[in-house]
Amino acid sequence: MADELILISQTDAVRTLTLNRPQALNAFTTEMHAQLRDALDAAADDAGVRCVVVTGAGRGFCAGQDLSDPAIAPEPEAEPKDIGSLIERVYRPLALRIRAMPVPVIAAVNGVAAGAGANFALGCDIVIAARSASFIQAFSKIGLVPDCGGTWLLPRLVGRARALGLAMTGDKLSAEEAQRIGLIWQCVDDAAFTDTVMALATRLAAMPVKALVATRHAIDASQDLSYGEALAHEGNVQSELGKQADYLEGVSAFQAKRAPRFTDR
Ligand code: T3D
Repeated sequence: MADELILISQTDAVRTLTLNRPQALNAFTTEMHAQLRDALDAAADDAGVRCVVVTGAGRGFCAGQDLSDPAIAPEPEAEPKDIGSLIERVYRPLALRIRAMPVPVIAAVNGVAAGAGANFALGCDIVIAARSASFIQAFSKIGLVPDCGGTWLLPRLVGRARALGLAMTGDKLSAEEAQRIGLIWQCVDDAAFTDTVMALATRLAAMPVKALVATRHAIDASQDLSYGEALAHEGNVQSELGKQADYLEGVSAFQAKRAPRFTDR
């Protein structure tokens, strides 16, 4: 049986996917990409999943591309390898897969997140990091630019000045500082990390997830729209959501002063 490079577990409606190459800080290999893609597809297709958590096994979250992979590692005397094709084959689809998930996705950053590992986390809907975790735009140190969405995400999350500072220096950013500058949602003490992640995931899973996902899409779409266009877009999305069972349930529950039970996905 192939190594389990992605561990999959489920608690109620929360599906947890754990990157599982702790000996290499969960750096991505081609096989790990394939297993992650299958696990994300399976979660997307399963009506019983209403929130996905991605995290890492061991002391790291993900150290980005596995630099010892013979498919991409440069060799002094050989023709340069086209690592752009690797980006096109695995990192772009991964980033787009996360953005297209039909449920909220939480990155639970348990340890260092470097290179594409950092940007994989930042592309998720909500990033929670343990206080001992850190974020490193490691690309500049090996002569590359931020990928896996980094060039798009960083300036939007923290502004051009900080994006360039982080990307050019490749300096390690603590989880605490990442929260302070708005790169991530929350930094929590290591002892409270797992419980905090599960509490949030459980809470999101009980919410109208169709509306949460529409919120992700509307906020992302607004980046390319004028204010007037964004207002119009909001109206169109509300039209759609207003026809869903969750809206009826939300308003009915409010009026009846009872807890709602959302079912759309
Ligand atoms: O082809 C392409 O590159 C295109 C794709 C680009 C996407 C990218 O992600 S580019 C960026 C790739 N990632 C990096 O450059 C990060 C490399 N890793 C590090 O800089 C450090 O490991 C960390 C700062 C993340 C953590 O440092 P530290 O001191 O806590 O741990 P360590 O001792 O460096 O690493 C522990 C082990 O993991 C070690 O193995 P060993 O010596 O115990 O057998 C180390 O080699 C291994 N490891 C860490 N990162 C990677 C890795 N092995 C392969 N690839 C890695 N990226």
